[in-house]
Amino acid sequence: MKSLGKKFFLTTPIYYVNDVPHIGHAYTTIAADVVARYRRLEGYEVIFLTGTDEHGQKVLQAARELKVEPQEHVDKLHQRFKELWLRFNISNDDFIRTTEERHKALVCDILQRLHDKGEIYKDSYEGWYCMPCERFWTEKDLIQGNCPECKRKVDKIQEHNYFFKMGQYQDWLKNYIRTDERFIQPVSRRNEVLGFLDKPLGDLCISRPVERLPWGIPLPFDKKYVTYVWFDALINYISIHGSLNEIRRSGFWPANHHLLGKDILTTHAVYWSTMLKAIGLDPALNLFAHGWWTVNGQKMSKSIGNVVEPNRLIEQFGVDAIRYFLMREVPFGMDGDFSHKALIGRVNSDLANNLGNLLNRTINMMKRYHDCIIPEPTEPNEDADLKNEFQKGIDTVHNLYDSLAYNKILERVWHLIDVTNKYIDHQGPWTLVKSEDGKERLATVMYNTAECLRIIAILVYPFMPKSAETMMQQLGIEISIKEQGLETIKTWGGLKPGTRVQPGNQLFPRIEDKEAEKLLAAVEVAEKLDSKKGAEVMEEGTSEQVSIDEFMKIDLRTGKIIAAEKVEKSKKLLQLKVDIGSEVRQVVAGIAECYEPEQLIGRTVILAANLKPAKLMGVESQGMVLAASEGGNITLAGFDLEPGKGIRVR
Ligand code: ME8
Repeated sequence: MKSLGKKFFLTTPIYYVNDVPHIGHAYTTIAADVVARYRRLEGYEVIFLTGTDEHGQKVLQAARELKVEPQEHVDKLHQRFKELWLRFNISNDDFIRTTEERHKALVCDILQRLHDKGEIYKDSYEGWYCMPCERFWTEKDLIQGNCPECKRKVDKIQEHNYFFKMGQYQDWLKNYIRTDERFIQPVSRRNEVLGFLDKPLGDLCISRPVERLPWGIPLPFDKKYVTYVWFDALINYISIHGSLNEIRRSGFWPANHHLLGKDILTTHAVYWSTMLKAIGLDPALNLFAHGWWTVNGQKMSKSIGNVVEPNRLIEQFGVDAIRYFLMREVPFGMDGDFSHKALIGRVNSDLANNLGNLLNRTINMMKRYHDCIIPEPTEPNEDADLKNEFQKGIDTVHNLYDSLAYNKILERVWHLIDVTNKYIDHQGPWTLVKSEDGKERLATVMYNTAECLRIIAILVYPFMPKSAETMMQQLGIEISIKEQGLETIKTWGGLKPGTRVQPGNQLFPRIEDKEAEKLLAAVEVAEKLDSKKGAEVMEEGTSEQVSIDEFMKIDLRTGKIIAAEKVEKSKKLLQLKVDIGSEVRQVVAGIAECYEPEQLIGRTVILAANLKPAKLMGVESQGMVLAASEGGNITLAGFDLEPGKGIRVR
């Protein structure tokens, strides 16, 4: 594909390196990948940037707990994101880490310039500091004395710090948000930021004393301080270019889109735009804040144990099905709820029944009626309706890319799939083949059908690159989609007659009911085990605090195991009978890899007795036994002295 000399720059947030990458991170990154791929097909020179945010208190704390240097820690952790993006077929052109020299150098350069210009000053500061969020709050921000964001305890801190004169840009910013439609998208989110700006905008504290936080970029003009993690992180969007002059020269600024979740819209709209204004770089941003994914109606959280782990999902459903589902299920900008059932539904209806079936029947008919060779159309000027429908579709899709309306783009492409399926049904190749006149017509119908598929493959490619290439291979087209580009679908007839189709496997096999049941049961087990891991996370102190009343709601009781056996077809699960005095409970526990059933008989355990019953691999579990798990070793919780049965544990 020849570059048109046009440049396109788009970014994702740089993710906190400490987080385990989950479906939420994948969502933003896949969304960016779709646009990057489409714009490249259009002939743009694209820079698609993602990366990791590696400084700050949480990273330091985690490294200390592991007794390793923070740099060593982040060198290891950032790989999880890189590896996942490889698996998801993400075509990022660069990956920025905030601990890289190229990044640190630009952060220092900007800090020094702003300091020299008088945009940064030192002052004493007293405020309420939330350690996990690494943020200061004023008294009136607090909710019942706690952090308004994470609801945890805050500490009163007084110290000298450096401040960026952000407040002076308040009026400019408000005006800018109101007048530039592209600045904050979707437009409905503008009011959130304007609401934030109704209160006086203070200056931004951009330093942390080294004695409190030694893990960060030292201020170039005062080494007793490091840079506040957000001031550092936002500069990632330009640090790949090395210097401010280079950014101006590159033609890649301002970015065409900064994609992000709605959680960090305000930091971008307020901090980043005012920082750019102060630096003297064009602040014409295009921030697209997408919505939030929950799982079965709940917030994704390590302590609940419902984080949708993308690697596991890829093994179950394949990369392209997930990419498609995330982009199709929810309008970009709205919140969405993830469920495996909905994913299976989409695989079966949209991918297997519609797209997969169209490819399959076309290739089969080509084999049956034309010996696998795509025929020359005998009536190249016929079927104007079909061709117009495709032309309209291609134009609409193109326009929808500007507003990142992914779900509408896919709806439109699936409309074209529908149109092609109907064209085949209406023309009836199976009837045409029976007469000599019909055979004449058949060549045109089969050529057109294959050309429809070629166009569909190109339109599908940004969303499902692998599947689209498979479609091309089955159509016998050896030129990659990247090389074909969008130019080749602007006029009808890009497909070469005489090409030999290559019948292959089904593109998306249906997930039959039995298999779906098995998949859903496996998901349930995994979630159950994850929620146990969540309990471990709590011990690490990363979960929310609960009051004593909330804790007392959990009915923990002693119980004696009176029977134990393996759960059929499961490596991890044991089915136990636990006598808690008043009754005998059936409990399924994920301990089979560490305990033989026989060794458990007669053992006293602690049972969470008022958990909602749940089914694991088809077996009902009426409670949960407590255990500690570390690196795959599981030890049941027990007692020094043997208590009776059914005793409350507190
Ligand atoms: O905020 N639904 O990093 P982060 C949808 N390092 N998107 C989600 C999501 C969910 N449930 N969970 C996460 C940071 N995301 C900073 C950013 S940028 C200069 C610094 C996605 O690891 C979404 O894009 O917490 C969100 O904005 C981002 O991950 C937050 O990633």
